[in-house]
Amino acid sequence: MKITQVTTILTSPNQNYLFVKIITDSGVYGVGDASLNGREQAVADLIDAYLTPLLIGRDPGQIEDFWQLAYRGTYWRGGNIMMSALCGIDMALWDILGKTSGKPLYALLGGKMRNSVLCYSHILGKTMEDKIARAADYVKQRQLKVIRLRAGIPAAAGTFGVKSPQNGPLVEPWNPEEEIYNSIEYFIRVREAVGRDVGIIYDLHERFSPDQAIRIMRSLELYNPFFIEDPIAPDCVDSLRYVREKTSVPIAFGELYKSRWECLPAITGHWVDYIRCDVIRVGGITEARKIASLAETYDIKTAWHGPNDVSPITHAVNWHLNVSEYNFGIQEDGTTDGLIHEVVSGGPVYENGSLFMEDRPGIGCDVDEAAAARYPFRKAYIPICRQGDGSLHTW
Ligand code: GCO
Ligand code: MG
Repeated sequence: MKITQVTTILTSPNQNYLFVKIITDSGVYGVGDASLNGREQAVADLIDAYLTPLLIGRDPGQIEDFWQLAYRGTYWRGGNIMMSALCGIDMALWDILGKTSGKPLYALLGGKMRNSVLCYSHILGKTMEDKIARAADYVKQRQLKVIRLRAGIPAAAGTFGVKSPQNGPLVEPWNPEEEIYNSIEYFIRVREAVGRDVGIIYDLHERFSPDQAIRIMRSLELYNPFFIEDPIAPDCVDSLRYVREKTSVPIAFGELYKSRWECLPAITGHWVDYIRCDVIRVGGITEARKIASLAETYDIKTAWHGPNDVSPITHAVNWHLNVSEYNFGIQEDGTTDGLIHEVVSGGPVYENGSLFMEDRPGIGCDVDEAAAARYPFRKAYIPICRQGDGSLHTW
C-alpha cells in the first residue's frame, strides 16, 4: 500500500481547525488533527510545502520511521508548528493502520484496560459570581464527579469561538498581584457551593509567578484541590521544582510541552502528579504513548489536554490512549454540541461524568470536506494579557 495524496483542510465552524487527510492507492484513507490555535495556516503551509512530498509513495504503515524522519530529518528539531504538523500526519497514519487491520486504535495500543473514562468539565460564566452561582446546579445536572475552574475571569473569552477574521490579538487586562486573593476566594466559594465530594481542578493557566502561585496553592491546601494545573509558565524548568517543594497540593503540568524530553525533568523529579500534554503539541500518538510510558515508570498519571478548542478527532485519540494505558488519571471533557459536529463525525460521548466511544476501526472519526468548505477559515489569534503598566503578561 502506498500514499497517493495528502490534503490539508482548514475550516472554521466557529473555531479554527486544521485537519489532515492521507489517501492511499487502496482507497483507504486516514484523518488527523493538526490544529494549533492562532497559527493554523502556518502548520498547513509546512505540511503542503515540505511534508507532503516526503509522504507521497511511502508505505503508510511505517509510522515510527516517518515520525523520526519528520522530527530528526529537519536537523533543527521541532517547535509547535512542526510538532502539530507531525501530529496531523501521525494520527492519519495510525487511523489507516486501524482501518486496514479492522481494529480500533486502542486495540493497536495494547487493548482496553477500562471501559469508561473519568472526565471533568469546565465551569463557564462571565463573572466570578455567575460561575459560583452556576457550579452546584451544573454538577447536579451533568452528574459531574470533577469540575474545572480557571484563574482569570472571564478568562477564555476570545479563545473559544472565532466569529470574524482578526488582524491581531485581543488584549485582556491582568494584574496578577491583585488577583491572588480573588483567585483564592473563587476556589473556596466553589468548594462551599459544590460540597466535599466533588473534585475541583484549578487551572492557574501560567498566570502567576512562582511565589504568587505558592501563596495560592498553600492557601488552598485545606480545600482539597483535585490538582492545580499549570501554576507557572513552563519556560524555567527549575521553577517547577521550586513550586513543588513548597506545597503539598497535586500538580498537573505540560500542555505547553513539545516533546518527551521537555517532560522528562518534571517526571523524573516527581515535580508533577499528572502529566497533561496536548497530543497535537507533542507530535501525535507515537509520542504521547512514549510520554505515558515514561510517566507510568515514575508513578505519574496522565490527564491529556482536551478543551473545547480541540476537535472530536483529538478527543477520540485521547480516549483511545485513556482506555489502553495503565496510568490513566482523568480526561478533560471538551465534548460540545457545536458546529464542529457537522464537519467531524464520531468521537467520545459524555454520560454521567465519564466518556464513552463506539467501536470503529481506527480513530473512529471522519471529516466531511464539503461541510468543512461551508465554514471557511478565518485567521485569528490567541488573546494576550497586559498589566496595568502596559507590560505584556503570559495569557
Ligand atoms: C485547558 C487549556 C485551554 C487553553 C486553550 C488554548 O486546560 O483547557 O488551558 O483552555 O487555554 O486550549 O487554545
Ligand atoms: Mg490548561
